[in-house]
Amino acid sequence: MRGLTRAGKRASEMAFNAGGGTINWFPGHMAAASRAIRDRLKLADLVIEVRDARIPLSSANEDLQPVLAAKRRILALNKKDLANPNIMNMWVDHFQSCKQDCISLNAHSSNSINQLLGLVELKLREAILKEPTLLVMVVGVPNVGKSALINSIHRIANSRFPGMTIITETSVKPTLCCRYY
Ligand SMILES: Nc1nc2c(ncn2[C@@H]2O[C@H](COP(=O)(O)OP(=O)(O)OP(=O)(O)O)[C@@H](O)[C@H]2O)c(=O)[nH]1
Ligand SMILES: [Mg+2]
Repeated sequence: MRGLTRAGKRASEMAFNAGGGTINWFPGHMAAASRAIRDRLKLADLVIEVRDARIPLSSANEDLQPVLAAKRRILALNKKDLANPNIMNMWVDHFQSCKQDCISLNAHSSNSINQLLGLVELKLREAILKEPTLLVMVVGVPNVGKSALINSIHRIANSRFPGMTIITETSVKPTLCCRYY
């Protein structure tokens, strides 16, 4: 009976915490994915970090930022069609002023994907002279549009880079990897 009373007290403390307290919203599967991504990142030549153009700060995975910032990285602010263009352009300018390559895009638009691929080519121009096989990783928190982006890259890159083979891996959710041959 005393055990039940204690359990009831704990439940009521969880339901209502007048002092606020710390809410841990970071789910376990995201922590596990972060660890797996961290391992894979060591191999990546370039990272495309996808964020939501409407919430470019809160859609970042804070945990991975130190590792991502140390890589050759493109910030892709996706779902630009849903964002306020004035505010979004201010964010793009902000990131660029911090010497961070940043592009806003709509993952369903060929025009956007071509612009992104142009930037990818530019950033890998020197690396590709030394190493014909490069690994590009697309990372981002759930629902930012990674799969949509990868699918579009697949569709467009085949015509843009004839002779190149692009393999996408989906083994580390929510990360997808492209190998450029
Ligand atoms: N309007 C709009 N919708 C988009 C865009 N990119 C993706 N979406 C939509 O956003 C939703 C989530 O896209 P996904 O590609 O599944 O996102 P994800 O990051 O792969 O999600 P997880 O696999 O769950 O981590 C889908 O309904 C997409 O169609 C975009 O640029 N604009
Ligand atoms: Mg996905």
